[in-house]
Amino acid sequence: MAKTALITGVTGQDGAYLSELLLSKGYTVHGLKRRSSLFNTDRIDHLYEDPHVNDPKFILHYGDLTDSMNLTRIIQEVQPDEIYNLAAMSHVQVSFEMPEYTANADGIGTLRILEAVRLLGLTKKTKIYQASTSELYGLVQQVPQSEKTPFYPRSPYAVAKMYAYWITVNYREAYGMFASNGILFNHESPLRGETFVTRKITRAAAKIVLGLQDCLYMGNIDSQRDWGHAKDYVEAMYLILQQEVSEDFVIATGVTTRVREFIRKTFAFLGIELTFTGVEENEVGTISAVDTARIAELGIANGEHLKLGTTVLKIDPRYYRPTEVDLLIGNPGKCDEKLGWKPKHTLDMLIEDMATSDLRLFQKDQLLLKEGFGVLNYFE
Ligand code: NAP
Ligand code: F7E
Repeated sequence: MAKTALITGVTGQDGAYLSELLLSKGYTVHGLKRRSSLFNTDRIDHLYEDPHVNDPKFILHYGDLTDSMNLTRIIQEVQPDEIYNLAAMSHVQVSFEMPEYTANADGIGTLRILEAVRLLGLTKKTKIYQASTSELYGLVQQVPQSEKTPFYPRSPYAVAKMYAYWITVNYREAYGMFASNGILFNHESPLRGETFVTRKITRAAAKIVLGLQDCLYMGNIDSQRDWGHAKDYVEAMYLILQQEVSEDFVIATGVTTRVREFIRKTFAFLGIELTFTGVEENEVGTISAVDTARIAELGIANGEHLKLGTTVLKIDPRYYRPTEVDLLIGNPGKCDEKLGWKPKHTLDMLIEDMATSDLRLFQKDQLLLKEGFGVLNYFE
């Protein structure tokens, strides 16, 4: 029997990759999408099906995690075998500016879904995946972090997700529901939101190499993250819900890298060697070598603006966070042993995928410029 899944946050990075994965496995996929004044479905437009066709496999519903009646009605209509609760205000720095909304959507939103499933009498039918996060470890109490490491959240986002984590565990224990947390470490892709650090770097590096931007302004480039590819991570989400027993899993690569190193590798992939000098707010990154053969190989016609000694990276303390998470590195022992899950992408493969995609994106802008059209404004 083909299964039915409901994905909240279907328009996000993970929602798009997970929809593709489940559709490829024969699922009917229902997605919860927020109403917005502009189209916000870019990441899933290729999956769109005209609702007038017979037996559509990909169906969108307007909804919001802050509206329990809406969530209950949709869950009643869809009668899902699996719910993947991916919707969230997911930006850590923004959560300091919107703490109450973040608590409502990311914390209480999870309760609304669990309670809807319970009240609708679906506790034996519907399995629930909760998008938990390595941000729960915050000021880390153990290195590397595993399912047994105590939490110490460091942002309104992480505190809201901590409520969501424990309410998921509580509903599992209290009502015998299949409700599991995937504690996912950072995962990225060409579909990553533009203001998360990896995408900000790959976009800026591509624009700098193409001569469309002069300088990249960063916050704390000393922090360390365990970065994987979102395509691999949605497979782990699926596997978590295919288990006999509901339990929580860390999903990570087990490798950690500083933000500075991610920057260096991205520019190197594009043929630019960066040298970092100075400390804290005064640190800068300057061009110390240019690989002209590489630049040509990437189809970059004119690299003359890439002069040795040019500063292309500066620190802007505006991007510092009130409380930082300095070091994340996950222990993937349990997901390897019980799910048989291992990442297929290395960090270098991730950077190649993201930087190539952004280079192609902005090469289109360069063509427009040449033809006399203004370059679109991209809001960072
Ligand atoms: P994302 O790209 O920011 O996507 C978030 C999704 O949630 C978007 O579809 C967004 O809709 C939707 N959303 C936000 N607020 C909502 C609300 N009030 N009601 C309904 N939908 C709402 O995030 P992601 O990277 O795909 O991450 C997916 C989930 O995993 C999130 O819960 C995130 O916190 C968690 N997580 C992510 C990572 C990571 O490294 N990516 C790691 C651990 C956990 P719009 O498109 O309309 O904005
Ligand atoms: O920051 C530092 C920043 O915003 C990573 C979310 O998906 O993963 C994500 O949260 C690091 C931090 O991700 C800039 O201070 C420096 O130390 O890409 P990020 P995050 O905060 O780790 C977790 C697992 C989630 O669950 C979240 O939903 O990079 N950093 N300079 C910067 N970060 C940003 N965004 N912008 C900068 O200019």
